[in-house]
Order: sequence, then C-alpha cells, then structure tokens
Amino acid sequence: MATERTLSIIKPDAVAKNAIGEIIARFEKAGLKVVAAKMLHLDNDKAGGFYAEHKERPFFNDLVGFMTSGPVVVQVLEGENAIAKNRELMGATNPKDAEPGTIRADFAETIDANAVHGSDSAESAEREISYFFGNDEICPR
Ligand code: RTP
Ligand code: MG
Repeated sequence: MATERTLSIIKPDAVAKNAIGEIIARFEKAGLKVVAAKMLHLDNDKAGGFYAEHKERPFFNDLVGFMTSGPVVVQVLEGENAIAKNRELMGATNPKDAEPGTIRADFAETIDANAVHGSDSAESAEREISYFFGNDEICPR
C-alpha cells in the first residue's frame, strides 16, 4: 500500500459544535497524520471554485451557502491509503445512511450539514490540496 495525502475539511456545522478536536482525534487514532492545517472563512468564490464539479447540480447554491456560513478547518492528512481511509472514517454523504461510529453518523444532522469533506480520488486529492495549500505550507513528518 502506498502512502497518500488527502484533503479534509471540517465543515461549518462541526466547527460550530466545537467538534474540531474530536474529529481530528479520529484521524490520528486511525493512523493518519496532519501534515498541514488552517482555519478559514470561505467566501462564495473560494467555496464555489472548490465544488466546481457540482456547479450544475440543483444543490450547488445551498452547498456554497452552507460552506460560507462559518469558519472551516482545512487539513492535509497523510498515511497508508489515506484517501479511502478518510472516506471510511467519514461515512456516507447522507448521515442517515452513514455507518454507526463514522464521523457523519456521530456529528452530522443532514445531507447539507454533514460535518466533513474528504477527497474522493487521487486526482481530486492533488487538485484540492493545491487549492488550499502551497508546498511550503505542508510539513512532511
Ligand atoms: P464532500 O465532497 O463534501 O466530501 O461530500 P461527498 O463526496 O460525500 O458528496 P458529493 O457528491 O461530493 O457532494 C458534495 C456535497 O454536496 C451536498 N449534496 N447534497 N441534496 C443532495 O442530493 C446533495 N448531494 C450532495 C452534500 O453536502 C455533499 O457533502
Ligand atoms: Mg465529494
């Protein structure tokens, strides 16, 4: 298995719940290392550009509205199989379908306010990491 990097976002609902630490603890307990992190309040352009793949979807405006509703914590996670491992820890997009014990089952209320984002492929991870971080902001460890 290869060491990978993936982009994770703790979304405004989870930040508002004061769950930043509990969510990061889950990544660390699963063997993923935080190699970059920052808190940001996204504007429409930054959130819309991030979710550009969904631009034509009916939920796009709600998604951008939600992602700009409060601060987020953006981090790069590194580890064996990091992309799939993070998606497993997150659980299904709709928290109602998420396996018990996953982040979305435990912290999310609705499909719109679903606590976390995680890159869904190696290509997305590369694009999303460079969307938020310069090389000099990532700390190999
Ligand atoms: P994310 O990108 O945030 O990690 O979520 P995901 O891969 O599990 O889901 P994705 O299909 O990429 O959708 C991005 C976000 O859009 C919202 N969404 N709403 N109402 C709907 O049918 C619907 N579908 C997706 C969700 O908040 C999802 O996280
Ligand atoms: Mg996605």
